[in-house]
Amino acid sequence: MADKPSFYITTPIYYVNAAPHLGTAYCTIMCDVMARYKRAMGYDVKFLTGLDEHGEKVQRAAEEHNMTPQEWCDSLAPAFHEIWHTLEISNDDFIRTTEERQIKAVQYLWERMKEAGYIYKGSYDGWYCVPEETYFTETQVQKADEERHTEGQHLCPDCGRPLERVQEESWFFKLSAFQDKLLALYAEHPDFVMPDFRMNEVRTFVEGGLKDISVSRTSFDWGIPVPFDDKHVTYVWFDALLNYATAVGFGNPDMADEYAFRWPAQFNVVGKDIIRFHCVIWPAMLMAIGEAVPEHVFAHGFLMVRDDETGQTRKMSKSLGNAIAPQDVIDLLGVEGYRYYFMTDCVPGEDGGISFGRMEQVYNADLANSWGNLVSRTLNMSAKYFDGKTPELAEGWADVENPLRSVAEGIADRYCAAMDRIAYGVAKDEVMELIHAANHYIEDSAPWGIAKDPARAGELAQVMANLLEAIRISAHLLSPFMPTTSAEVLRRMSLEDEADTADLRAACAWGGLKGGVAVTKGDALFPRLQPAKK
Ligand code: ME8
Repeated sequence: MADKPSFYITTPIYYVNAAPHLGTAYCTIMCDVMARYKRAMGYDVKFLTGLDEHGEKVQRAAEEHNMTPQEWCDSLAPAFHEIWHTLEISNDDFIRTTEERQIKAVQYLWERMKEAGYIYKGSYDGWYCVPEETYFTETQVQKADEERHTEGQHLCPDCGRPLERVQEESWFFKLSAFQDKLLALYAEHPDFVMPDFRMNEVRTFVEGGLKDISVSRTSFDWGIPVPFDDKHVTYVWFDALLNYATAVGFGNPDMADEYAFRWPAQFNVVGKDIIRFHCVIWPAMLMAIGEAVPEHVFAHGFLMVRDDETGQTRKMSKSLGNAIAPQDVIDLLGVEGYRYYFMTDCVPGEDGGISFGRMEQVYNADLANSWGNLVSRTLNMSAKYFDGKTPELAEGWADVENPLRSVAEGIADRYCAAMDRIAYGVAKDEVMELIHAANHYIEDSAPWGIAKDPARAGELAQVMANLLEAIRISAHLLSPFMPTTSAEVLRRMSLEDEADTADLRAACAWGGLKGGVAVTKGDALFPRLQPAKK
């Protein structure tokens, strides 16, 4: 273990009932941007993602496909690895809940829960939604039925699909014992749940009272056996939530040092649909066995499809015919454009209204016309006026006042303040301000005019150095969003050694440019899109 501080971030582990889609990719890219940013800030990062493979939903999906549940999971797992690879996801680990390490950790959890006295055997009689793998009380179901006028048919309060009656012997977790402890946690750590409006929702929910929850099932067997009661398998969420601790060595004596170093996680990033599991049940489970809770659970919003003509947004679904596959976006914007669009145009804590029209707009405005154009014009001029090189830098060049240096002053601080709270759009605005300033600076200083007068060679060198320096800093700051483009830009300026910096602030200090080194013009980074596809 290094002397760097640990930064541990996780995505939800996704169900293997379907192929990865835009929503799962959204959350995974969001974590990837944070992981890359923290690596650049000098942290020893662990970034975990994976698959949630147990439970009734997966068992049924497997049966429908005439496979065993394990065969079914094995057949779908590669699609996740592939899409994450394509989308440049830099996860350090990939956990599947059917792995031995998870089975051992969950069984250890059961033993610890038993010792701590927070589980007991009883019988469950109530409603269950298989697609959501969630229990609902009679009151919750009645309320939802009344609101929806379902006329006797009981539908899931969350997803609206038919509920099933479950009556079975079950082990229960004494969640009700944690109301005060959870409220104390929220009071002491108001940013345990982010953004803060989600914290308020969670607090209100817990203030309303907590009931014990059923955490084992007997009516099917696709789950981790309860170690001291082999008729029972672990309820899929009780199993799944633990994955975050398993991956860093919970319950594994061989990984005691790693567990001490990594736990608790800094961020569990999840969608708003699974907040209660992560902000109520998960911390209560950890408290029950005396383990620390994660520093933050960040709940992101859902992606909705926006109709550009009416401005209305709708849920994305196959039945509405508005589902967008990751590949459709990659085909349009390329991988880096894809990452940039979703991370900077959607506000992570809120629902995002996405459309192909908006994608084109953002891509053309920010990437083709601003960033790509700046790089191409500047590198071309530099190559042309300085014989394929960056200019030789005069002593003290970086101290010369100029509009770009002013914008870049303190940029890393402002950027980091936004990145740390996953306000990616705000962080991007900081960089775009520098990029816009640089494009204006080209117009205002008109290097092509200066170049005509040999007596102004020093001035030309200074102007080009300022522009190249603004590009160098922008490349660093955009790197978590578009790592390949940033590495390419730095390479074109013979700065490839800088690409994997572990000291972003130092890298962004004005004056890091190298003088008299080769400049490669290269192809357009972001060819302009013609507004055709709608
Ligand atoms: O809930 N917009 O897995 P899951 C944005 N296995 N994000 C979306 C989305 C959308 N339209 N649809 C899904 C599970 N997501 C459990 C998790 S964790 C211990 C267990 C994202 O495959 C979002 O992050 O249903 C959401 O929380 C997650 O996918 C749910 O994935």
